Amino acid sequence: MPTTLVRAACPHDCPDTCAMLVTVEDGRAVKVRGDPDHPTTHGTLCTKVSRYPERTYHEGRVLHPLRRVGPKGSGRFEQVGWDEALADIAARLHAIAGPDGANAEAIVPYSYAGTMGLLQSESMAARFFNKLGASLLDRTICSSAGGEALIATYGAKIGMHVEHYAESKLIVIWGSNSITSNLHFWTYAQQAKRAGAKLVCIDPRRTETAEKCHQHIALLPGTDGALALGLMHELIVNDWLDHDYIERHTEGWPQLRERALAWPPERTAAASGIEAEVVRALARDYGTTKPAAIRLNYGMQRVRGGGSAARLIAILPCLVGAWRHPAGGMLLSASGWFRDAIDNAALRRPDLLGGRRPRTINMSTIGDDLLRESGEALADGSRFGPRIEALVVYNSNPVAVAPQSAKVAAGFGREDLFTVVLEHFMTDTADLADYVLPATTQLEHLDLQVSYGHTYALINEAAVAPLGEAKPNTEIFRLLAARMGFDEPCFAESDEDLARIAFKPAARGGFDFAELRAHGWQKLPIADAPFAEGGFATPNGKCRIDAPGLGVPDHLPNYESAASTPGLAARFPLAMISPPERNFLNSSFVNVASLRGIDGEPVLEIAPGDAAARGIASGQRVRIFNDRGSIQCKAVVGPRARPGVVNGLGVWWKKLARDGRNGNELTHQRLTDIGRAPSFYDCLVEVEPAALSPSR
Ligand SMILES: Nc1nc2c(c(=O)[nH]1)N[C@H]1C(S)=C(S)[C@@H](COP(=O)(O)OP(=O)(O)OC[C@H]3O[C@@H](n4cnc5c(=O)[nH]c(N)nc54)[C@H](O)[C@@H]3O)O[C@H]1N2
Ligand SMILES: Nc1nc2c(c(=O)[nH]1)N[C@H]1C(S)=C(S)[C@@H](COP(=O)(O)OP(=O)(O)OC[C@H]3O[C@@H](n4cnc5c(=O)[nH]c(N)nc54)[C@H](O)[C@@H]3O)O[C@H]1N2
Ligand SMILES: [Mo]
Repeated sequence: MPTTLVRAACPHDCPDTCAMLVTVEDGRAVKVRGDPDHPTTHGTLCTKVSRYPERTYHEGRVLHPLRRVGPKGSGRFEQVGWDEALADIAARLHAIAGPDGANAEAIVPYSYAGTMGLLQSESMAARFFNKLGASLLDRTICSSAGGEALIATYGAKIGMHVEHYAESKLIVIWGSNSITSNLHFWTYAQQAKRAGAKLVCIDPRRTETAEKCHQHIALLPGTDGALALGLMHELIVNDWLDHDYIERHTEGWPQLRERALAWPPERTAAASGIEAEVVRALARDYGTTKPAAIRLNYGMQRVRGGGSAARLIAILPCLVGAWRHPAGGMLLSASGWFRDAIDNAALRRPDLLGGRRPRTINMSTIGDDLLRESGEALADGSRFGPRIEALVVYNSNPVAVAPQSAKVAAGFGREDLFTVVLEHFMTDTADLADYVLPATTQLEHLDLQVSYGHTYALINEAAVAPLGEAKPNTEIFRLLAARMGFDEPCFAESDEDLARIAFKPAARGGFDFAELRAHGWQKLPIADAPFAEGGFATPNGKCRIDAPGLGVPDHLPNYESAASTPGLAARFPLAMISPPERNFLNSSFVNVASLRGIDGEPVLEIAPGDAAARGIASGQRVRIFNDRGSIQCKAVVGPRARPGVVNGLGVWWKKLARDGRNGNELTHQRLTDIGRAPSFYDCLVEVEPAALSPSR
């Protein structure tokens, strides 16, 4: 039996972007494992991705084009041939766009990071929508508040090398459940811990990670900005500042210094629901331990003031001069290090717009936008443009992941909406499609990956032939372009062609494709301590405390909290967060039975006091509700939830939950202060014992 080992890379939306080795026997992938030679993967994969063959060969895979036959949402589809599907889809899109394409904005692409591969995300797809003149999509659903905060502060999404955390003496893990979402960073944190470093975790939830740190600071959701200001207060009054670094490498400190002096630890304590002494002690640790490193993650920016809080935290390493050391500083995202390496203009061809400037739809308000009429007046005084008549969804499951799900589902349920979904599985979104087109998984296509948690580019070779009639996203858009009559030569480029142009040449900051293919990965040449002497990506190289157009950052209380909306909090006194579940990747893998756990159903963690006050016992079914909706879950009473906060874990497939709903039934569509992102963790609810659970 011929056995081969193929070099691959994990495509998922996770900072770790692991190098994988796929064992292929007789044309079938039988095993994936972490590449022992890749420095940050060091031979380990997470539980879910080590089950990737199980996902690829899953009995639920969509392997043929499907066309809806029943009413929307009835789940009735018939198998059709590719030719018929493509011809019909092209005809429908043509009809909606109109003879001269004047109404093309009524067509909206909807995609996110089901795969982060450069080819299978936005290459041929972007070309297709640019040529069509479709609406643009603002891809804000995850990281844009923190991302734009980094750009405002450092000039780009850049930070420490993950490897150097092994030498840090203090690691502050802030809004990150590393063991769940950033496992390979945790390996370095453990090395540091064994070498004597102190680990502090700042998270409302007592996570697996928080448990293993020396200290856990369980603040209220959305109060990180208040904590950062309180820390600054202490750094100032105890003079733990690096005046030389501040003087030479930052701008705007005097204004922020004034603001921070109004935040004595007692004020932070009151805002954040923690002890003043905790603020003082953390400031002492941070101000006096060198090198000190912060691992920030996106969990803390899914609230109204998430962008401002990320700015405040990103300023801290400048105040104490932590950047002077390779093992000091901060990492939220490393993706900006690749900004000069990737040739997005070649991949996505914005020139195909030919001077047209289509409107932009924010993916985070798709619920509202699908329900809008043509020309509807918007809150900012502008008008909506044409009603959305067609959606083409790929690499995303919006009916499960987008906020205020009842509206999203109502929008997708519109009988007059023409929806095409490229998918591996019949997700909650695919269920509401007119056409479902079978897409290949990472084992079946070529791709290139970069990372937002390390600085290696990786290649993913196709390990096996596509299953059934599945095709790569690139190929689906290539074929659709041909049907639409798009005859530019770029629509004929193969995946191999795309892979060769995706990176600029090594001499211009990119990678040599032949080298990448030969070695499997290539590292960007970045200094060990990249900002030891300033040199941020801002025009003058300084860290911008006072950022153009934004001013100096401040703490912004949540949209919904006891402090900002006492009336609402009287009716819905508990803050709900819905962070990632360890065995899922957003809504991916929820359908892999072995990863759904023993209970196989969504849980809500609630603190003992909050549970007792409501007559709730562990294991009991509860109803969680607010004015937007309600869901049922199994209660888990215990120390993972802090008083006043409940944790609903993971983004479940709605149809796999007993009541056919998930936590996004409760979230709202209000956007963050910067970055136009959703505020998923800024959400008040009440919980009560459920009446007899309606099983479906
Ligand atoms: N296993 C697994 N891994 C994942 C994902 C997954 O779903 N499952 N998701 C991936 C994705 S899409 C992303 S964007 C990344 C990063 O995604 P992140 O959302 O950063 O993921 P985590 O680090 O798991 O969780 C963040 C932590 O922030 C905490 N938190 C919530 N609100 C606040 C707050 O207001 N302040 C503070 N300080 N903490 C808060 C939560 O309790 C949680 O423990 O992870 C990726 N990795
Ligand atoms: N309440 C709440 N909601 C959240 C979050 C939260 O913490 N709480 N997290 C938010 C975050 S951080 C994010 S990033 C978003 C994630 O939202 P999404 O990016 O929509 O992520 P997934 O739910 O993983 O869905 C990705 C889909 O892409 C499909 N896919 C994977 N690879 C391919 C491919 O090669 N081709 C095609 N055609 N399809 C493919 C998968 O099968 C899967 O169904 O969710 C957000 N929603
Ligand atoms: Mo995300």
